[in-house]
Amino acid sequence: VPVIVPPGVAFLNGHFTAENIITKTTRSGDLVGVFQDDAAWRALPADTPIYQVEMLQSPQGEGELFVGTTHLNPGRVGDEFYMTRGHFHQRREQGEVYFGLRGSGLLLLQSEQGEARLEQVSPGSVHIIPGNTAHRLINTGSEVLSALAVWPTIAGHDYASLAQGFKQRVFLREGKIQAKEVQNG
Ligand code: PAN
Ligand code: ZN
Repeated sequence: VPVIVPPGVAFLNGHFTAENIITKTTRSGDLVGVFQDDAAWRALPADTPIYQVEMLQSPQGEGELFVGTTHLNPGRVGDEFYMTRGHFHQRREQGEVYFGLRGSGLLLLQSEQGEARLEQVSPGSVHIIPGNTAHRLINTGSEVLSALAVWPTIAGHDYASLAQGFKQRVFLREGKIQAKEVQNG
């Protein structure tokens, strides 16, 4: 049988070595209502890139998996670290695995009941996101945070259920990384 050379992921920068990569950039202007400091968010040019997701092409359907890497830039809106929008899966019971590749940050996880927890993301960290759990990456470092993700193609994304925001926000205050519980977003 022929031996196939599969796509690779470069451990140094998290980029895929494959053809037909699909990439999507999320810019500041796309993240309406995501950051706490609205004035600071408005002051940022709307085309400021915040994160980029690159995805391998894979078959889709029941039982199939997407593979994608998120590259989250370092930075802050006011004193709040850059983060992804975050979501539940539309198919709530579907889980996901994140794998840290470069940089340092946090994975914010939150149950349907609003219980939040944070996991440290670093090169080589493995994160099992169970079903029924919303998830968001936060870059608390000074370099790009890259994490590879694998999730069922049937999972889908539900952003609307988190319109009120997550229960935790992460800030740089007095030179320290501080997670704070928040009431409403
Ligand atoms: C990831 C996320 C990616 C971007 O691939 O989609 O990090 O975050 P948002 O989708 O919240 O903007 C994933 O969790 N897929 O299911
Ligand atoms: Zn997901």
